[in-house]
Amino acid sequence: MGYAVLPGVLSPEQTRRTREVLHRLSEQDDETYGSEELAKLRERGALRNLAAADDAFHPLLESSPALDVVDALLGPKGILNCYDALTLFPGQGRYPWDYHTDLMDVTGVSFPPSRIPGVNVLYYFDRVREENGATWVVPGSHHTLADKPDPDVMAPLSVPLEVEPGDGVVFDARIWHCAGTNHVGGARTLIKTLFTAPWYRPQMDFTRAVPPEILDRLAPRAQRYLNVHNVPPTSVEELRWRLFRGDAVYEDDSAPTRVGV
Ligand SMILES: O=C(O)CCC(=O)C(=O)O
Repeated sequence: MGYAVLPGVLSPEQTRRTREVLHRLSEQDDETYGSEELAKLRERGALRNLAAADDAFHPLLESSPALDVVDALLGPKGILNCYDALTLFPGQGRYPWDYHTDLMDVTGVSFPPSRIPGVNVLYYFDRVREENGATWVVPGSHHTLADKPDPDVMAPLSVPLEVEPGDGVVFDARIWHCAGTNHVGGARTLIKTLFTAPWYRPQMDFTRAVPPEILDRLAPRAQRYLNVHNVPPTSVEELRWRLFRGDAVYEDDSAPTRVGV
């Protein structure tokens, strides 16, 4: 199948609070950048780098039960690729032209079954049905090596993920999927946390895109997802230390940091 629904992975209180913050930030984004300008860039309702945006988003990198699934699939060195919120406003949608995988750079590449390059976790804040823009997934398609499948072939093979507020969905990031179209009155918002193996380039350099005062107070697990152990060495001393110690940097906090070795 390549995907699973995680019912009630967020508590009702966490769902309510997170949704409130998302709506506030979305309004602020419209005010700051202008909703029409954002729409032109196809960025309206897309909030990026949520780890830096509000503390309400930290539990999804620190303690969400979905993280155990991520770590079980990716191992102890998985990193975050993106942490975004995506909204479909009424009348908006990408179905069926936008079938994609979340790892397009390795689409068509064969991996041994034991090596999963990425895992996506989506969190939903609305009751989602086909009519208001369910995410469509093609079960089993993470195994295909097709790199440009025809959306008209994908669409009839796919199923809509119908979920409740607070539910999550976890899927192999190679699965072909597509946002639906929102035909009803209210916006539909989800959070996307995409995790990958440490060799896949993240969407942003989180070690610089998240301010140090936030990075410092996050749990070690969140710091690891934000890539703090995975930045290439910036001095010969650090390189030598790492060559000598191998991956001990993951296990030993006394490792020299990127700056000021
Ligand atoms: O908005 C959706 O339903 C799907 C989101 C999506 O395409 C993605 O997470 O890559």
